[in-house]
Amino acid sequence: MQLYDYFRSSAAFRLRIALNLKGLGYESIAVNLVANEQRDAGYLKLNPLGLVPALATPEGELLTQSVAILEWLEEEYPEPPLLPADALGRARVRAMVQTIACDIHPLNNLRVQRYLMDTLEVSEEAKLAWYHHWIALGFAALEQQVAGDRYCHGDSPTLADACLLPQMFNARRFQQDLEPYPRLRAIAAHLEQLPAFAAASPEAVAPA
Ligand SMILES: N[C@@H](CCC(=O)N[C@@H](CS)C(=O)NCC(=O)O)C(=O)O
Repeated sequence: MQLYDYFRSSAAFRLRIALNLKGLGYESIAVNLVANEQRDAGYLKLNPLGLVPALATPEGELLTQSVAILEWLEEEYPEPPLLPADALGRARVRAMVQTIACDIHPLNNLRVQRYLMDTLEVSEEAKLAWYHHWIALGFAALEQQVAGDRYCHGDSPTLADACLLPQMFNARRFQQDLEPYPRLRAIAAHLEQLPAFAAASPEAVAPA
């Protein structure tokens, strides 16, 4: 498989975690977001969204949208399972995934930050306040949604954990106050120690 990837992309980080957890090898193809390579004509042909990640399957199909890809990986490569066996558990895990992937991340994406700064000409301070605001709202809900202090749900990693750690990375990168979220901090501290998560981190995959 080929992953169209950027080391600091938290949506790509989700996929790196899931691929590692499932023991699937992949080739990482860097799309430099700072250099705006996601808007290059060649990449737009592959992924008209102009966003990272995208995944080329072994059959050469091109998949987009990280959560759709997570679900595809789960269906195609069910071991180890990253969704609970019971329908209620799956609904809870998917709710946490969506809290992050729908209600936090898109509001703080690079293109949103660029629009705020370059088009609306808000100050760096106002942009940071915006960024923190949406994470704080989402994390306050997640702090209630998580069901443990090692994993978001149950006794093994799920898709929710694959989304939480990258979002924590973003929060830390932009100096978010994480004091109000002791359960999220405990889960993240545990996940960071797991080889599949550690090997997927931006620090581990950053270009030399
Ligand atoms: N809903 C998309 C979001 C992907 C996304 O926003 N990716 C970011 C990096 S984490 C990106 O490519 N940003 C480039 C930009 O905003 O121009 C997904 O989950 O795959």
